[in-house]
Formats: sequence, C-alpha cells, structure tokens
Amino acid sequence: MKRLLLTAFEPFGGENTNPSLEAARQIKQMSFDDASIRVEELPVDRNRAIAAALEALRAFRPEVVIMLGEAGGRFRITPERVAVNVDDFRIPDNAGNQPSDEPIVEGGPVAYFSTLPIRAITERLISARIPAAISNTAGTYLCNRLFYSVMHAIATEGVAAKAGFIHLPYLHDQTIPKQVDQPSLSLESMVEGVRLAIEVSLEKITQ
Ligand code: PCA
Repeated sequence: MKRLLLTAFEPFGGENTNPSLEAARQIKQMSFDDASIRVEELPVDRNRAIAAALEALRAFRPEVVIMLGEAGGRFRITPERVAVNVDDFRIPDNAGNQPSDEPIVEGGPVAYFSTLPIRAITERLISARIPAAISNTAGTYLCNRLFYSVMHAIATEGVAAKAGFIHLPYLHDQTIPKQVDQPSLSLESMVEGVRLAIEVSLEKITQ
C-alpha cells in the first residue's frame, strides 16, 4: 500500500467554493486498490496552509503528494511544471497577508520541478476527453508557495516523496453569477480528472 497525500484549498477571492475542495472531498469517499489517501483541507493563509501541509507530510510520510488549487480563468486541468521561490500576491490571502517580491525560502533554490509524471497525467486526461495541459507557471500566490514549500521540505528533510501541483478551472456553478464570461468544467470532469491523475501517479511511481 502506498500513501498518497492530497491537499485542497478553502474558497478565496470572494468565491463560495473551491473546485479543489469539492474534488478532494469526493476523492476522499473513493477507494484505491493500492493506496491509502489522506485528504488535507488547507486554509488560504500563507502561514497556516504551509504549517498544516508540512505537518501532514511529516506525520503521514506519503510516497506521493498531489496538491490541488483553483486557477480561475483557465480552460483546462493543468499539472504544473515548476514552483518558483517568490511570493508576490495579487490579492490578499484570507488572513489579509499580501507579500510582494519576497523569497519563500531566503537563500533557497530559484525553483523546483514537479516530480509527478505531468506528461503522462496530461495525456491520460486528454485520452479520457478531459481538457488538460501542462502549465509552466503556478503563479506567485499561495498555490505556488505551497508547491515550493513542499518541494523544499522534501528536498531538505530526506522525505522520499514524489510531489507536484495541479490547478483546476472554475466549476460551472462559480461562473453563473459572474459579469464576465469565464471557462469552467463540471464537477464530474474535475473529479474524474483528479482520480486519473492519482491513478497515473501511483502507476508511474514505484518505490
Ligand atoms: N488557488 C490559489 C490559492 C488557493 C487556490 O485554490 C492559487 O492559485 O494560488
């Protein structure tokens, strides 16, 4: 049995929900043949989110970590290629923090690459007719910060885990009240996309 840690974020930026949370809650109800999955719901707070994720990483010692978050405005499910060492928040987080141009880890590496099989994940989703593409930037907000912080902990604390981040578009429901047209996916596609990403990651990662 492999251990897989799945993280999701609470709503932020005036939204009532977060697709990552909705998808992760459904995944939590599923069983996977060869893995036990722990779901961690994270606050959109630059300090508490990282503390909770690192605590889960150290306590659960997963072989695979998949972090999820919302990227409103995107058309596809997007496995991220890279996390960069900078916090530059476009809007405050839910605790009111809004750092600009700050390193996440002072003196840390400029960036970390995802160690998830992002190409295989993207291809599997497309085969299942779920819109997907590799993304080359996770932004400079909390999702990038979480992604970088987890990769840094894995690199420096000798945790043998493969990890990476996947951004999800808006759910259909989120776009209904908006004044400006926005792309969205159904919850069904979102959940199936995450389920397939988990399946591919477990298949490709053998330790
Ligand atoms: N998306 C934000 C942070 C929380 C979330 O779900 C981001 O892309 O940084």
